[in-house]
Amino acid sequence: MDNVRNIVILTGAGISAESGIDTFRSDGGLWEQHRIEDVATPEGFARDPDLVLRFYDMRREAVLTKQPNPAHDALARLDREWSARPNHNLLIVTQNVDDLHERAGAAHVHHMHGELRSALCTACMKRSPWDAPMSDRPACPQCGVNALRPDVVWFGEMPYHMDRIYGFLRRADLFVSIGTSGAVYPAAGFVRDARELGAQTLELNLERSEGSAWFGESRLGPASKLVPQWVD
Ligand code: BJW
Repeated sequence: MDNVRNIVILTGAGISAESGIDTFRSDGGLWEQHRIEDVATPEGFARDPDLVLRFYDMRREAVLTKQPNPAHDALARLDREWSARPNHNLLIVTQNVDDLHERAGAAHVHHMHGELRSALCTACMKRSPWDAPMSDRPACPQCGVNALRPDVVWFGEMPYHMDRIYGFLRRADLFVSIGTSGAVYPAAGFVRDARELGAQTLELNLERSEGSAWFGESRLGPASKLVPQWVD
């Protein structure tokens, strides 16, 4: 990777698919089993919190039994090696709420859509690490009020720390997108931003994403093969 110092890598559900975690928009994916409006909007949560809490309890429980795959491992390797070089920076911006990047050993991970293993208290607005079910309405460990919600970003809510992401995108020499359909903004717009700012752009995905035409290069196939090939 000549002339590259700063890398931003965007990951989506496709990178965790081979670990056995459901994607959203594939055949049989989460959005075929559940209505987005019911489980992934603040309005859905206000209407039927039990349904939403059960949906996230189910996914949290499932993720705890899954392991990182060779794509997570390769990115963790790249993160360690790249970030150890002087004046070289790498940020993995993940839309995923699982923790497989961290469990593979990556240190520079930004969860723009939140994390399953975290609870957000709607009373005191503090976050707490969370591995237990939430559907039995436990108290917030910090303020004691029974007002926890999953610490995830639903439609209509602002993804986390966009200023940090755009700060990295502005300096990026290379933008790589892995395993995302490009259907959800603002993440879907990063390729266009990065490209207009002069970065090289590469897509690694099972099939062409919605924003595929914006990428300088697209490599199609499973992440567990493409990512180690690209990294090594
Ligand atoms: C493989 C593979 C393998 C499979 N190997 N690949 C009109 C225009 C623009 C924006 C909007 C608009 N109308 C509404 C909006 C805004 C809205 C939006 O984007 N809506 C769209 C539907 C149009 N966005 C929002 O509301 C966001 N907030 C926002 O915009 O705030 C305002 C703002 C303005 C300006 C700047 C900044 C902010 C919030 C979006 C929140 C999304 N939340 C979810 C749920 C999170 C919690 C949870 O996990 O439950 O996030 S929805 C869901 O989609 C989840 C994902 O992170 C996200 C993206 O999905 P992803 O990861 O791409 O998965 P899939 O399933 O779609 O794709 C998987 C891909 O992998 C596929 O391509 C497969 O082929 C591939 N694959 N196996 C490699 N083995």
